Amino acid sequence: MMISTKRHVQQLASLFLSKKIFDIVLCPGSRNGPLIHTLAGCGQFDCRMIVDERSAGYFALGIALAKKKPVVIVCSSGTAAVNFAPAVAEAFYQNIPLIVVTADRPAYWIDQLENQCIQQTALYRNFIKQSCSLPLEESDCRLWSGARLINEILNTAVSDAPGPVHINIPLEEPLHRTMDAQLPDVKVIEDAETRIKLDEKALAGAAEEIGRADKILVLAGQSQDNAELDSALALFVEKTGAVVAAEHLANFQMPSDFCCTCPELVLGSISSDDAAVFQPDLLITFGRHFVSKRIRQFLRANQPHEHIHVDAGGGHMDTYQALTRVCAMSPGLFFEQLAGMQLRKVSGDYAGTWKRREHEVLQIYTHYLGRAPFSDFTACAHVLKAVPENSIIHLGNSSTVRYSLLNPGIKGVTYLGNRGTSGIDGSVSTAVGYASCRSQINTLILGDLSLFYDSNGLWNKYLGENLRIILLNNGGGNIFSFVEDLAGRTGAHNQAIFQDYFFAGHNAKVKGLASAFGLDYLQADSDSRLDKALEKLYNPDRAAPTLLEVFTDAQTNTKVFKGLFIQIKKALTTYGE
Ligand SMILES: Cc1ncc(C[n+]2csc(CCOP(=O)(O)OP(=O)(O)O)c2C)c(N)n1
Repeated sequence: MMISTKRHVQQLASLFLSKKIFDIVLCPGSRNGPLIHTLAGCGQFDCRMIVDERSAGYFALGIALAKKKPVVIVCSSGTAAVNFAPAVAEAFYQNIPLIVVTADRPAYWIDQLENQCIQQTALYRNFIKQSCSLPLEESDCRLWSGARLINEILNTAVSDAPGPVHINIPLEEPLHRTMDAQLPDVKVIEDAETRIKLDEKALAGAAEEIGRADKILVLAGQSQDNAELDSALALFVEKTGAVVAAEHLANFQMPSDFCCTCPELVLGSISSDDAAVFQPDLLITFGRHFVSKRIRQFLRANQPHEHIHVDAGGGHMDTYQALTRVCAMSPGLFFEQLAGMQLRKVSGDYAGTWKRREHEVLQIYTHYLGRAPFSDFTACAHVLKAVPENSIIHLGNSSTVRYSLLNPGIKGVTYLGNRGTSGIDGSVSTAVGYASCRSQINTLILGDLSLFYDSNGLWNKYLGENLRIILLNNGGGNIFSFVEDLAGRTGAHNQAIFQDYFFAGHNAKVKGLASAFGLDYLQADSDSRLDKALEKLYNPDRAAPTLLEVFTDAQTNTKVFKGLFIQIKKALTTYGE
């Protein structure tokens, strides 16, 4: 096989193989030539090629999510490396092991008016688990040192809370010299797996804390599906009488008797009169971000006495300003250990309070939905009714994710979204990368600005027949009209500023995008036409990536969205009278 003559690069490839890292996304360039020659040339990796580095980073993130494995991204020097930054940040805040490999010039040429170079070391310093620069020289000592650095950094990417790591590789010319050789044998340093548990004292302490509480709320933040965690938590909940609030992005499958899956609706119904009834004594949290702003506002205003956060990385996440204990371990093991203890069951019916309220608000929601005019709100509900069971849903940021989480979860569906940093710049690429590794139908639902922003996510060879994109086109960034103190302002000046600089209205044509990138195109502008389009979209005979554009009116959308929560409050006040 033909590989580059560069020995640090050969070592890197060899260690990838030893550590069973096979998925690579290569971005074209010359400085990274030795990496491309070796990784593609050795024939032992699954290499993809994507030109736009920002898109490539997110695409790799999608693969890492789908395969639950580290994925390598490789680019040239200069702004190519900077363009990986958004995906690196997202990976950092979602605990995804991206292995970022950037080619560089030798240190002595940096900032010396050489082409395409910038200071690349520590480029991602605020959102990377670890980074290193490999040595340039190829003496035995430097090769040993390089291999040690690579071993350490690859181990770090997957240890504790996983996350992105950065390997910067200075390379001298000639860059394209290859040789017919095998990859070298490189010493592998194993990172022994550990399972951190609570010691007896800590376990007894936690059990005691749980025993003191009568209102236990478990908040499950964004997570990947995890059957062990689900069953351990179900057992814990059964023993203690706790209630779990989980958005669909927690990918949590457990009996609905214990679990409140539409927390945003419940929170939207709580008034100052009944806040105390919902205020927990003990809050236990795990997972990453929660979308619902209402939950943060509620728990900051109605703090629990104790808050335990469980996080393998030991993060001190004091989201509700009430944190009292951190457990640096896997949440599955935490609940398994506790469920194995004698635990006191709460007195009172805190879980029932949540469940009854959820039932009530879901009734109001359904009633409201049935009467609401065609809008993003109704369109989202129709779409989610049509999405096949056991498929994958990717939620764009902005209002789409918020509408979607108001709908009941769909059986066996995995929910994903770039909620680590909530950027609108990589939703398409992430979904396309994920879908390229799965056979099920993958549905991406997103807004028009998000689609145009990341339209290069469609500029690759990996769009599969299983890809369905549903675009809610309201002509701009509709979410900004939900912001009370922004859209609520009156006067011509404010309206003009709003339209031009927040809403960012446009006339760009999506149909052209679909044809440019080879997607089938469907459209709809009413509930009934949408239902018909959805039938076509999910017809089992459809064998092409397809984009369905749904046209809605921004002002109607705003009215309908705001009206829902007004209606919930009104209906519950009337019940109570
Ligand atoms: C990279 C990035 N830039 C800017 C933002 C701020 N932002 C949040 S939502 C949004 C508008 C999104 O509009 P669209 O995708 O059309 O969805 P809609 O609001 O209509 O639901 C913007 C610009 C962001 N989240 N990420």
